Amino acid sequence: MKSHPLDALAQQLVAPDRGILAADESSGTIEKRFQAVGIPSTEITRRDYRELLFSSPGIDQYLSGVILYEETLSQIGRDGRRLVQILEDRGILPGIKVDRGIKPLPGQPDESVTEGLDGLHERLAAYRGQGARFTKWRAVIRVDEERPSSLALKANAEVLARYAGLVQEAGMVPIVEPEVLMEGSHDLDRCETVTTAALDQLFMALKAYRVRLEALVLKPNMVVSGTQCNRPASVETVAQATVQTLARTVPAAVPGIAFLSGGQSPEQATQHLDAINRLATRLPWRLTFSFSRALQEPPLRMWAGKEDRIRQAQELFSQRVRLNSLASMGRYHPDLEKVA
Ligand code: 5MM
Repeated sequence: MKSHPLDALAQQLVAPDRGILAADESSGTIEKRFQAVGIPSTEITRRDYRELLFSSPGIDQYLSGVILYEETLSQIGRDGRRLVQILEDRGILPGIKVDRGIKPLPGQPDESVTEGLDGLHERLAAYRGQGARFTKWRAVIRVDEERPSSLALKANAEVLARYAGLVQEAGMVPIVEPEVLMEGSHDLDRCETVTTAALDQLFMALKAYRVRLEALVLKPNMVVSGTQCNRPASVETVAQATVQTLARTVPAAVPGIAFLSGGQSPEQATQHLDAINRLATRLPWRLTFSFSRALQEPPLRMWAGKEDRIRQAQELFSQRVRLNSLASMGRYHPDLEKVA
Protein backbone atom coordinates (compact mmCIF):
# COMPACT_ATOMS: atom_id res chain seq x y z
CA MET A 1 0.00 0.00 0.00
CA LYS A 2 1.20 3.52 -0.82
CA SER A 3 2.22 5.61 2.16
CA HIS A 4 1.67 9.36 2.47
CA PRO A 5 4.05 11.89 4.10
CA LEU A 6 1.42 12.67 6.78
CA ASP A 7 1.41 9.04 7.95
CA ALA A 8 4.88 9.45 9.43
CA LEU A 9 3.84 12.62 11.24
CA ALA A 10 0.82 10.85 12.77
CA GLN A 11 3.11 8.00 13.86
CA GLN A 12 5.52 10.52 15.38
CA LEU A 13 2.68 11.93 17.51
CA VAL A 14 1.97 8.51 18.99
CA ALA A 15 5.56 7.23 19.08
CA PRO A 16 6.39 4.68 21.80
CA ASP A 17 6.66 6.19 25.29
CA ARG A 18 5.38 9.59 24.07
CA GLY A 19 2.12 11.39 24.65
CA ILE A 20 0.56 14.76 23.93
CA LEU A 21 -0.09 17.69 26.27
CA ALA A 22 -3.41 19.45 25.69
CA ALA A 23 -2.73 23.09 26.58
CA ASP A 24 -5.44 24.46 24.31
CA GLU A 25 -7.82 25.81 26.92
CA SER A 26 -9.86 28.58 25.34
CA SER A 27 -9.90 31.94 27.17
CA GLY A 28 -13.08 31.04 29.10
CA THR A 29 -11.77 27.65 30.21
CA ILE A 30 -8.33 28.88 31.31
CA GLU A 31 -10.01 31.67 33.23
CA LYS A 32 -11.99 29.09 35.21
CA ARG A 33 -8.86 27.03 35.89
CA PHE A 34 -6.90 30.15 36.97
CA GLN A 35 -9.74 31.43 39.14
CA ALA A 36 -9.74 28.15 41.08
CA VAL A 37 -6.18 28.86 42.24
CA GLY A 38 -6.51 32.63 42.54
CA ILE A 39 -4.69 33.77 39.39
CA PRO A 40 -6.12 36.58 37.24
CA SER A 41 -6.37 35.51 33.60
CA THR A 42 -4.50 38.02 31.44
CA GLU A 43 -2.50 37.62 28.28
CA ILE A 44 0.67 37.79 30.39
CA THR A 45 -0.37 35.26 33.06
CA ARG A 46 -1.54 32.85 30.36
CA ARG A 47 1.78 33.26 28.55
CA ASP A 48 3.85 32.85 31.71
CA TYR A 49 1.95 29.71 32.66
CA ARG A 50 2.37 28.12 29.28
CA GLU A 51 6.03 29.08 29.13
CA LEU A 52 6.47 27.44 32.52
CA LEU A 53 4.97 24.21 31.19
CA PHE A 54 6.83 24.17 27.88
CA SER A 55 10.24 24.79 29.44
CA SER A 56 9.89 22.15 32.18
CA PRO A 57 12.94 19.91 32.45
CA GLY A 58 12.94 16.53 30.72
CA ILE A 59 9.50 16.72 29.11
CA ASP A 60 11.00 16.46 25.63
CA GLN A 61 11.76 12.79 26.38
CA TYR A 62 8.08 12.03 26.89
CA LEU A 63 6.01 14.51 24.88
CA SER A 64 5.61 14.23 21.12
CA GLY A 65 3.38 17.28 20.81
CA VAL A 66 1.49 20.07 22.54
CA ILE A 67 -1.94 21.30 21.48
CA LEU A 68 -2.07 25.09 21.69
CA TYR A 69 -4.81 27.67 21.73
CA GLU A 70 -4.72 30.27 18.94
CA GLU A 71 -3.45 33.02 21.25
CA THR A 72 -0.41 30.95 22.29
CA LEU A 73 0.66 30.36 18.71
CA SER A 74 1.87 33.94 18.33
CA GLN A 75 2.99 34.68 21.91
CA ILE A 76 6.60 35.52 22.70
CA GLY A 77 8.05 34.14 25.92
CA ARG A 78 10.08 35.95 28.52
CA ASP A 79 13.27 34.55 27.02
CA GLY A 80 12.48 36.30 23.71
CA ARG A 81 11.56 33.18 21.76
CA ARG A 82 8.08 32.45 20.45
CA LEU A 83 6.43 29.79 22.61
CA VAL A 84 6.16 27.66 19.47
CA GLN A 85 9.93 27.99 19.05
CA ILE A 86 10.53 26.77 22.60
CA LEU A 87 8.66 23.58 21.68
CA GLU A 88 10.34 23.21 18.30
CA ASP A 89 13.80 23.66 19.83
CA ARG A 90 13.00 20.72 22.10
CA GLY A 91 11.74 18.52 19.25
CA ILE A 92 8.10 18.77 20.40
CA LEU A 93 5.52 19.25 17.64
CA PRO A 94 3.22 22.28 18.03
CA GLY A 95 -0.46 21.68 17.28
CA ILE A 96 -3.50 23.94 17.34
CA LYS A 97 -7.11 23.67 18.47
CA VAL A 98 -9.11 24.83 15.46
CA ASP A 99 -12.72 24.39 16.56
CA ARG A 100 -14.68 27.40 17.77
CA GLY A 101 -16.41 25.65 20.65
CA ILE A 102 -19.80 24.06 21.11
CA LYS A 103 -23.16 25.59 20.18
CA PRO A 104 -26.71 24.33 20.85
CA LEU A 105 -27.97 21.74 18.39
CA PRO A 106 -31.31 23.06 17.10
CA GLY A 107 -34.30 21.01 18.21
CA GLN A 108 -32.26 18.87 20.60
CA PRO A 109 -32.40 20.37 24.10
CA ASP A 110 -29.09 20.24 25.99
CA GLU A 111 -27.18 18.84 23.04
CA SER A 112 -24.46 20.54 21.08
CA VAL A 113 -22.58 20.56 17.84
CA THR A 114 -19.08 21.97 17.53
CA GLU A 115 -18.64 24.98 15.27
CA GLY A 116 -15.68 26.29 13.31
CA LEU A 117 -15.89 25.03 9.73
CA ASP A 118 -16.58 28.47 8.26
CA GLY A 119 -13.31 29.98 7.07
CA LEU A 120 -11.38 26.95 8.35
CA HIS A 121 -9.64 26.39 5.02
CA GLU A 122 -8.05 29.85 5.21
CA ARG A 123 -7.28 29.62 8.93
CA LEU A 124 -5.48 26.31 8.42
CA ALA A 125 -3.08 27.84 5.92
CA ALA A 126 -2.30 30.61 8.41
CA TYR A 127 -1.76 28.17 11.31
CA ARG A 128 0.54 26.04 9.15
CA GLY A 129 2.51 29.21 8.35
CA GLN A 130 2.86 29.90 12.07
CA GLY A 131 4.38 26.48 12.67
CA ALA A 132 1.44 24.21 13.53
CA ARG A 133 1.98 20.61 12.41
CA PHE A 134 -1.24 19.10 13.68
CA THR A 135 -4.69 20.23 14.81
CA LYS A 136 -7.51 19.30 17.16
CA TRP A 137 -11.31 19.49 17.06
CA ARG A 138 -13.47 18.42 20.00
CA ALA A 139 -17.07 17.22 19.81
CA VAL A 140 -19.01 16.93 23.06
CA ILE A 141 -21.52 14.13 23.63
CA ARG A 142 -23.70 14.46 26.70
CA VAL A 143 -25.09 11.34 28.39
CA ASP A 144 -28.32 10.86 30.34
CA GLU A 145 -31.39 8.67 29.96
CA GLU A 146 -32.48 10.39 26.75
CA ARG A 147 -29.18 11.61 25.39
CA PRO A 148 -27.33 11.44 23.13
CA SER A 149 -29.81 11.55 20.29
CA SER A 150 -28.81 9.87 17.07
CA LEU A 151 -28.96 13.32 15.49
CA ALA A 152 -26.31 14.69 17.87
CA LEU A 153 -24.02 11.74 17.14
CA LYS A 154 -24.51 12.14 13.41
CA ALA A 155 -24.11 15.92 13.31
CA ASN A 156 -20.90 15.84 15.35
CA ALA A 157 -19.42 12.94 13.37
CA GLU A 158 -20.14 14.81 10.15
CA VAL A 159 -18.32 18.01 11.19
CA LEU A 160 -15.42 16.04 12.68
CA ALA A 161 -14.98 14.27 9.34
CA ARG A 162 -15.20 17.48 7.30
CA TYR A 163 -12.67 19.09 9.64
CA ALA A 164 -10.29 16.13 9.38
CA GLY A 165 -10.43 16.13 5.58
CA LEU A 166 -9.65 19.85 5.38
CA VAL A 167 -6.74 19.50 7.79
CA GLN A 168 -5.14 16.68 5.83
CA GLU A 169 -5.49 18.71 2.63
CA ALA A 170 -3.69 21.56 4.40
CA GLY A 171 -0.77 19.22 5.17
CA MET A 172 -1.38 18.68 8.89
CA VAL A 173 -2.49 15.72 11.00
CA PRO A 174 -5.97 16.01 12.54
CA ILE A 175 -6.63 14.88 16.08
CA VAL A 176 -10.25 13.80 16.11
CA GLU A 177 -11.88 14.10 19.54
CA PRO A 178 -15.40 12.81 20.12
CA GLU A 179 -15.72 13.26 23.89
CA VAL A 180 -18.44 11.34 25.68
CA LEU A 181 -18.74 13.36 28.89
CA MET A 182 -18.15 11.79 32.29
CA GLU A 183 -20.64 14.16 33.94
CA GLY A 184 -23.79 12.29 34.98
CA SER A 185 -25.05 9.34 36.98
CA HIS A 186 -24.75 6.81 34.14
CA ASP A 187 -22.84 3.60 34.71
CA LEU A 188 -19.94 2.14 32.78
CA ASP A 189 -22.19 0.02 30.54
CA ARG A 190 -24.03 3.13 29.39
CA CYS A 191 -20.73 4.87 28.68
CA GLU A 192 -19.67 1.83 26.65
CA THR A 193 -22.89 1.86 24.62
CA VAL A 194 -22.65 5.59 23.89
CA THR A 195 -18.91 5.51 23.12
CA THR A 196 -19.47 2.60 20.72
CA ALA A 197 -22.24 4.50 18.94
CA ALA A 198 -20.16 7.70 18.76
CA LEU A 199 -17.12 5.90 17.33
CA ASP A 200 -19.22 3.89 14.86
CA GLN A 201 -20.76 7.11 13.53
CA LEU A 202 -17.41 8.83 13.46
CA PHE A 203 -15.61 6.18 11.41
CA MET A 204 -18.55 5.94 9.02
CA ALA A 205 -18.31 9.70 8.43
CA LEU A 206 -14.51 9.66 8.14
CA LYS A 207 -14.75 7.02 5.44
CA ALA A 208 -17.55 8.87 3.65
CA TYR A 209 -15.37 12.01 3.51
CA ARG A 210 -12.36 9.92 2.41
CA VAL A 211 -10.25 10.94 5.36
CA ARG A 212 -6.97 9.04 5.43
CA LEU A 213 -7.14 6.89 8.57
CA GLU A 214 -3.36 6.33 8.61
CA ALA A 215 -2.84 10.08 8.98
CA LEU A 216 -5.00 10.94 11.97
CA VAL A 217 -4.95 10.44 15.72
CA LEU A 218 -8.11 9.53 17.61
CA LYS A 219 -8.65 11.27 20.97
CA PRO A 220 -11.51 9.48 22.73
CA ASN A 221 -12.68 9.26 26.32
CA MET A 222 -11.89 6.13 28.30
CA VAL A 223 -14.95 3.99 29.05
CA VAL A 224 -15.69 4.96 32.66
CA SER A 225 -18.72 5.31 34.90
CA GLY A 226 -20.26 8.77 35.26
CA THR A 227 -19.02 11.14 37.96
CA GLN A 228 -22.27 10.74 39.94
CA CYS A 229 -22.65 7.00 39.40
CA ASN A 230 -23.17 5.17 42.67
CA ARG A 231 -21.41 2.04 41.37
CA PRO A 232 -18.00 3.33 40.21
CA ALA A 233 -16.16 0.78 38.08
CA SER A 234 -12.81 -0.68 39.09
CA VAL A 235 -9.60 0.14 37.23
CA GLU A 236 -9.62 -3.35 35.70
CA THR A 237 -13.20 -2.98 34.47
CA VAL A 238 -12.46 0.42 32.93
CA ALA A 239 -9.44 -1.03 31.13
CA GLN A 240 -11.36 -4.05 29.83
CA ALA A 241 -14.35 -2.02 28.66
CA THR A 242 -12.15 0.60 27.01
CA VAL A 243 -10.04 -1.93 25.15
CA GLN A 244 -13.08 -3.93 24.05
CA THR A 245 -14.92 -0.84 22.83
CA LEU A 246 -11.94 0.38 20.83
CA ALA A 247 -11.24 -3.08 19.40
CA ARG A 248 -14.82 -3.21 18.12
CA THR A 249 -14.92 0.25 16.60
CA VAL A 250 -11.50 1.61 15.59
CA PRO A 251 -9.98 0.38 12.31
CA ALA A 252 -6.46 -1.04 12.42
CA ALA A 253 -5.32 1.60 9.91
CA VAL A 254 -5.43 4.28 12.64
CA PRO A 255 -1.88 4.62 14.03
CA GLY A 256 -2.74 5.74 17.53
CA ILE A 257 -5.24 6.64 20.17
CA ALA A 258 -4.45 9.42 22.64
CA PHE A 259 -7.00 9.57 25.46
CA LEU A 260 -8.46 12.69 27.06
CA SER A 261 -8.68 12.62 30.86
CA GLY A 262 -12.18 14.10 31.07
CA GLY A 263 -12.17 15.13 34.73
CA GLN A 264 -10.47 12.05 36.22
CA SER A 265 -7.92 12.81 38.90
CA PRO A 266 -4.31 12.78 37.68
CA GLU A 267 -3.54 9.51 39.48
CA GLN A 268 -6.73 7.84 38.28
CA ALA A 269 -6.12 8.79 34.64
CA THR A 270 -2.56 7.44 34.82
CA GLN A 271 -3.69 4.21 36.48
CA HIS A 272 -6.35 3.67 33.84
CA LEU A 273 -3.91 4.34 30.99
CA ASP A 274 -1.49 1.86 32.51
CA ALA A 275 -4.13 -0.85 32.97
CA ILE A 276 -5.34 -0.32 29.39
CA ASN A 277 -1.80 -0.78 28.08
CA ARG A 278 -1.21 -3.89 30.15
CA LEU A 279 -4.28 -5.46 28.52
CA ALA A 280 -3.79 -4.17 25.01
CA THR A 281 -0.71 -6.11 24.04
CA ARG A 282 -2.09 -7.43 20.74
CA LEU A 283 -3.95 -4.40 19.47
CA PRO A 284 -2.94 -2.57 16.29
CA TRP A 285 -2.66 1.00 17.54
CA ARG A 286 -0.53 2.82 20.10
CA LEU A 287 -2.51 3.84 23.21
CA THR A 288 -1.27 6.97 24.91
CA PHE A 289 -2.35 10.22 26.58
CA SER A 290 -3.47 13.63 25.42
CA PHE A 291 -4.48 14.94 28.82
CA SER A 292 -5.11 18.50 29.88
CA ARG A 293 -6.40 18.55 33.45
CA ALA A 294 -4.76 15.28 34.50
CA LEU A 295 -1.35 16.70 33.53
CA GLN A 296 -1.85 20.31 34.54
CA GLU A 297 -3.72 20.27 37.85
CA PRO A 298 -0.69 19.59 40.11
CA PRO A 299 1.64 22.19 38.50
CA LEU A 300 -1.09 24.81 38.26
CA ARG A 301 -1.97 24.44 41.93
CA MET A 302 1.70 24.61 42.91
CA TRP A 303 2.47 27.64 40.74
CA ALA A 304 -0.63 29.69 41.62
CA GLY A 305 0.98 32.64 39.84
CA LYS A 306 3.96 32.82 42.23
CA GLU A 307 7.37 33.51 40.76
CA ASP A 308 9.23 31.57 43.45
CA ARG A 309 7.23 28.41 42.78
CA ILE A 310 8.06 28.01 39.10
CA ARG A 311 10.73 25.36 39.69
CA GLN A 312 8.53 23.23 41.92
CA ALA A 313 5.59 23.52 39.54
CA GLN A 314 7.81 22.43 36.66
CA GLU A 315 9.06 19.46 38.63
CA LEU A 316 5.48 18.35 39.32
CA PHE A 317 4.59 18.73 35.66
CA SER A 318 7.65 16.81 34.45
CA GLN A 319 6.88 14.06 36.95
CA ARG A 320 3.28 13.74 35.73
CA VAL A 321 4.40 13.58 32.12
CA ARG A 322 6.99 10.92 32.94
CA LEU A 323 4.50 8.77 34.88
CA ASN A 324 2.05 8.92 31.99
CA SER A 325 4.79 7.96 29.58
CA LEU A 326 5.42 4.88 31.73
CA ALA A 327 1.67 4.19 31.79
CA SER A 328 1.56 4.39 28.00
CA MET A 329 3.84 1.35 28.02
CA GLY A 330 2.10 -0.43 30.91
CA ARG A 331 5.07 0.22 33.20
CA TYR A 332 3.54 2.49 35.84
CA HIS A 333 3.00 1.55 39.47
CA PRO A 334 1.10 3.65 42.05
CA ASP A 335 4.15 3.43 44.35
CA LEU A 336 5.94 5.73 41.93
CA GLU A 337 3.57 8.50 43.08
CA LYS A 338 4.99 8.26 46.60
CA VAL A 339 8.53 8.62 45.34
CA ALA A 340 7.35 11.70 43.43
C1 5MM B 1 -7.86 21.96 27.35
O1 5MM B 1 -9.23 21.86 27.07
C2 5MM B 1 -9.49 21.65 25.69
C3 5MM B 1 -10.27 22.77 25.11
O2 5MM B 1 -11.45 22.96 25.83
P1 5MM B 1 -12.29 24.34 25.72
O3 5MM B 1 -12.62 24.57 24.30
O4 5MM B 1 -13.50 24.05 26.57
O5 5MM B 1 -11.45 25.42 26.32
C4 5MM B 1 -10.14 20.27 25.55
O6 5MM B 1 -10.54 19.98 24.25
C5 5MM B 1 -9.11 19.25 25.98
O7 5MM B 1 -8.06 19.23 25.05
C6 5MM B 1 -9.67 17.85 26.05
O8 5MM B 1 -10.99 17.82 26.49
C7 5MM B 1 -8.83 17.03 27.00
O9 5MM B 1 -8.79 17.67 28.24
P2 5MM B 1 -8.95 16.80 29.56
O10 5MM B 1 -8.86 17.81 30.68
O11 5MM B 1 -10.28 16.14 29.45
O12 5MM B 1 -7.82 15.81 29.55
